[in-house]
Amino acid sequence: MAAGVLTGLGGCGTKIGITGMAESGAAMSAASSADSEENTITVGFAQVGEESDWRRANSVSIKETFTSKNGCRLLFDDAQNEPEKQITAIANFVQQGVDYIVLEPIVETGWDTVLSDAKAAGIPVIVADRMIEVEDESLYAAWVGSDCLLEGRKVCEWLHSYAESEDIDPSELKIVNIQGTLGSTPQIDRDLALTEAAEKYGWTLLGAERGEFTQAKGRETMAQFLIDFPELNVVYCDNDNEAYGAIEAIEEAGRTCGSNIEAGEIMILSFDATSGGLRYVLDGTISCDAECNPLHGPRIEEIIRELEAGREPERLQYVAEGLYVHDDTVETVEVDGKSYPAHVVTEELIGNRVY
Ligand code: GZL
Repeated sequence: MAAGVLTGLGGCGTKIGITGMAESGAAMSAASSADSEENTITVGFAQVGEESDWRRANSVSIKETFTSKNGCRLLFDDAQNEPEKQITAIANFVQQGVDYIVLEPIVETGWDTVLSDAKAAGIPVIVADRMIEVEDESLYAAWVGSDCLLEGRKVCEWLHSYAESEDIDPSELKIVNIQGTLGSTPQIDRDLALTEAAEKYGWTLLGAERGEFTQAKGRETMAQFLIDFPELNVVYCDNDNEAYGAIEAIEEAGRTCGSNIEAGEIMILSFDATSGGLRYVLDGTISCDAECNPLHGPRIEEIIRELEAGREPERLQYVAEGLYVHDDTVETVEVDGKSYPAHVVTEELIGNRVY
């Protein structure tokens, strides 16, 4: 068999040209133009929407990976944060007979029927970013994404250590939670970390309300929290865009964001560590930001490469991520016996970020 030319899986019988080069994001090189159509792999990608900076960076990664130059035809569907639209998108991909379906699910449930149709059509499904709950685990070949529970535990351990260092009694921490899309893996897992830690350390959880991972909803929810709970002093935002909205609302109310709770500042904790979020960490507006890496394009391509080669990809592939902080009060956090560094944000660090 010519090096790198493999017969596609999934009953489509499509040959694709894979260079076999190992670098991530490596080209699925198109064969000569004469047979490029034959050597093209069609990927149906069901995206969540455009709710956040993270999502936009994630979509760029996908579109930069699955290009015609790389021997790929990408059918990209944006469900605008509506699960029903994602289900319809997948049903359409099945009807079109794509070679692979990649799903970044808005919420964890509701996928059994449509993914069973994909299985019956012999189309492999790859899940990325968030997780799905299905009866039949064979409905997807592999999953790649973040450990959002670990992300949450890192942030909560940082808060616990910070409070200890500053002699802040745990009962003085009055926390509100601006939640991401309800029923999504990051909302479920990041918020589980918070409720676990609050229970363990004796923090006061004043309330949890939707922020939908957007700046607008984050701002609206924060404004209401400030009315309902004037005593609040910590805001746990499920992503950076919610944090941007919360910061706006806090400053509009004449309050100040920062780590100095004792002086009446309101501490902001966040997730994603986008360059925008890290800029707020640099100036101390956000105290701690856990990275959630969106650059899944090359990772998904690698899974397809494995499947095309007839190999079984690792089923659950977690992405390594960092923790970013404004100052070095807390240098490391420990979760489940493992130690993670807290990186103090600098201009240079931000300059080296890809998203
Ligand atoms: C997390 C991802 C979340 C991000 C948000 O894996 O699904 O969705 O944290 C995004 O910014 O909207």
